[in-house]
Amino acid sequence: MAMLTRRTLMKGALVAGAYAGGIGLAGNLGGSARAKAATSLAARRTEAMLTEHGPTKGAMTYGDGEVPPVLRLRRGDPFALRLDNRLDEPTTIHWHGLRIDNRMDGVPFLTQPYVYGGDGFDYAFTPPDAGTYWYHPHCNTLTQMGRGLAGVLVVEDPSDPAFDAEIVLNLRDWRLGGDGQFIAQFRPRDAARAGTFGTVRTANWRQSPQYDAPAGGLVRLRLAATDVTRILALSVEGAEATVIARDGNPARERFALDHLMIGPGQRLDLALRMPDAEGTVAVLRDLRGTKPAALASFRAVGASLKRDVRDLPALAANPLPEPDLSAATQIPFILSASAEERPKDGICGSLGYNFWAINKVPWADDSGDPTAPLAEMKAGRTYIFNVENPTPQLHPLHLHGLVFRPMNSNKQAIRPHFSDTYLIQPDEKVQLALVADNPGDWVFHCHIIEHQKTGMTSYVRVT
Ligand SMILES: [Cu+2]
Repeated sequence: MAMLTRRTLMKGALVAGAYAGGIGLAGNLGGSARAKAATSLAARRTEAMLTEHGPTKGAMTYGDGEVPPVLRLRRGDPFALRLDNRLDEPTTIHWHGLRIDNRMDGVPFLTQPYVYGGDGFDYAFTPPDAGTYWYHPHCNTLTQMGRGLAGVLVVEDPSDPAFDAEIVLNLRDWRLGGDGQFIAQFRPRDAARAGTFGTVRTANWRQSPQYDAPAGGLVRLRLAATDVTRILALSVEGAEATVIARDGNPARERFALDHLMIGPGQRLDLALRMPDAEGTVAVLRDLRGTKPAALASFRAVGASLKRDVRDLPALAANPLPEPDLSAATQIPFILSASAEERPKDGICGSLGYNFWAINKVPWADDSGDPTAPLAEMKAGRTYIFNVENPTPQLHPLHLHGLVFRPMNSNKQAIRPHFSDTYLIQPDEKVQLALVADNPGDWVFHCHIIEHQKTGMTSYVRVT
């Protein structure tokens, strides 16, 4: 079990290029990630130190380091970055959760041509919202994400409250055999069920890493669930953990973390109040399934700062459009299994099966002739997605380019918040209310990548 100690961010040290929990930013993007001139970010093959068996060959990463860098942007500041594709296959970057121009959304065929090996693509946008987001490919996604291409993106707001430390955790699994090398990324019978699970679990590409943080201090813990399959039920043992933001956006009412489920694509910002006694360790655990896992731990160092989470000011609100429920148009989205014949091979990573569909239409977003949009919406108007999940699986449904407010579920109490990804349970019916304020073709898909790539993908059009 790898034990790491990373430099943590001390109060007031939230400056360009400074971060905790990521590796590599300083090398190629440190301090310049916010610069207006385009920096470049390579997508490339690498070897990864994931197990005690030595390097895992055939991994993929972004940037010059081992782990994809934590990109730090600032709300309202223009950001530009050139994707430099050094893979031997096409790729793109999707900026998960960011409400940006459709041409920057990174979906091949729909929003941009794909970027062949040896080519590049210039992404440029101004993030309108602060919070915790992430970036990943939307091409051959199961392989490319499964092998490492997923990084955390933080949009800072100058008025964010100061914490005593900040730790970013990129939570994901790997499909490795006993020798620490990649095995088949999926099994078809699992793709038709909950998805094929990884065998090695990591935070920032390390098994159960440990971080130091000031005793009695308040730590901003930014979690991103970047795995292709696994749904987590999170708790912290040994410290008080308060949910302050979900999927990038501040929680309207803070609450204690207790078995909170998040699916692939979702993020969670926690205020972690470290134990007072030096040397005491708090543990972030996933309690889902038969084998609870310690994802990461946090060791108190120094004399207690004696902070109180109740003194923590609120996060600045993002400028999100409030749905006008009195004038909303309702749109049904019904998830289902599909028995349609196998899809045409796409060059963006077809898995060769149709197992899933939305409104009975299976689409894998990897062929050059997309289906028609499942809904057309008028810019500025409010819509309610009436989503039904009669399947026996959970599905983290992600909508690109827009945010919605979940409400009126028949299965779970919903705390008011805005989100881009909703984890729908079996037999759940939920309403997702949104203002269609961003023109373009926006993909709406399950973020269990095997479900996405075997049909549970669609898109909506805003004009
Ligand atoms: Cu799914």
